[in-house]
Amino acid sequence: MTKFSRKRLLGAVVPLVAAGPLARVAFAETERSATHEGHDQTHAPEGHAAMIGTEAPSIPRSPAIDALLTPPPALPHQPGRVRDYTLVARDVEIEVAQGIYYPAWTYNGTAPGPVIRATEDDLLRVQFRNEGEHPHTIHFHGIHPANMDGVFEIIPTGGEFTYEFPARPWGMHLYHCHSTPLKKHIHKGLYGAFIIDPPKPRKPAQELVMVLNGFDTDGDGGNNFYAANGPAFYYARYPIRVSRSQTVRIYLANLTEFDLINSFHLHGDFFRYYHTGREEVVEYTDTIMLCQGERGILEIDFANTGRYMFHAHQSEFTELGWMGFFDVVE
Ligand SMILES: [Cu+2]
Repeated sequence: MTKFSRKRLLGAVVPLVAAGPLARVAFAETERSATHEGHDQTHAPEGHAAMIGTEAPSIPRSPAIDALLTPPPALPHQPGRVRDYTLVARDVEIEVAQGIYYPAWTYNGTAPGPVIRATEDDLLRVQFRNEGEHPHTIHFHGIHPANMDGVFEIIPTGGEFTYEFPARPWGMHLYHCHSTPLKKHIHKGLYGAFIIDPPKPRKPAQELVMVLNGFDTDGDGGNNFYAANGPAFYYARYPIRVSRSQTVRIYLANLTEFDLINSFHLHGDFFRYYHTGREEVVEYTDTIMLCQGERGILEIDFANTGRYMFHAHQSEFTELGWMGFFDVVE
């Protein structure tokens, strides 16, 4: 593909997007705002209106993507219990926005990979098999022996390795490949959320996972699309239904490459933000920012029902796919 800047690419993809006219409007709107060719106040709200539900230029509903939103359930504290996971590195072409395909390197076929969850003091056992064409590893954040760190034991194509260590400390973490060049192995799609539950269970909540990511579809070292959990605009096309009467808990991690900072902004309400999923630093706000590898837990008690947007407060990321909606019901 010809090398485009990310702004140019948006113009280029419009004819390629196998989408309805409103989706094309959405992409065209993005390009116009990105080029600063005047700000049409009267047109902007229509642009947003076109980004909800079936009009949002996302991919067809995907059970594999839907599964990433809901973590496995937390289990009670039971030191020594074994938690088994299998991760297989595979090279897969994935649809990252409507009609836009990306040659990803994945764990288990999606970027991000599956949510790994354990309770503190579980024995985490992750069997890794590399069916991709490049050497990979899994590097977990947390406390573990040096030989389980996923840096020195590089697993070649066809190779296998079992990572095994006690899960600690409790909090919100992440995992990713640590082969070199590191930036490439991460931005190609080898990353995911890693939750360690505290010995004393968290309060009941509707639990969600969001891994923030981006895709450099033209290979110029900048992201062309941004998202939570993979496809651009997915939660704009398929809003997330939550209950006003129950706390919504979001396990959030930033795995975006190239851009140093990403963020999460909620409309219409505030949330408690627990840095790294711990309790030492807690904020009450509607916007938090995350450096690469930064993560935390949000708890929202919606005061009202209705449709509320969430998105990066970097407007460009929003317009390139990192946006969605909560439908808050009684
Ligand atoms: Cu890798």
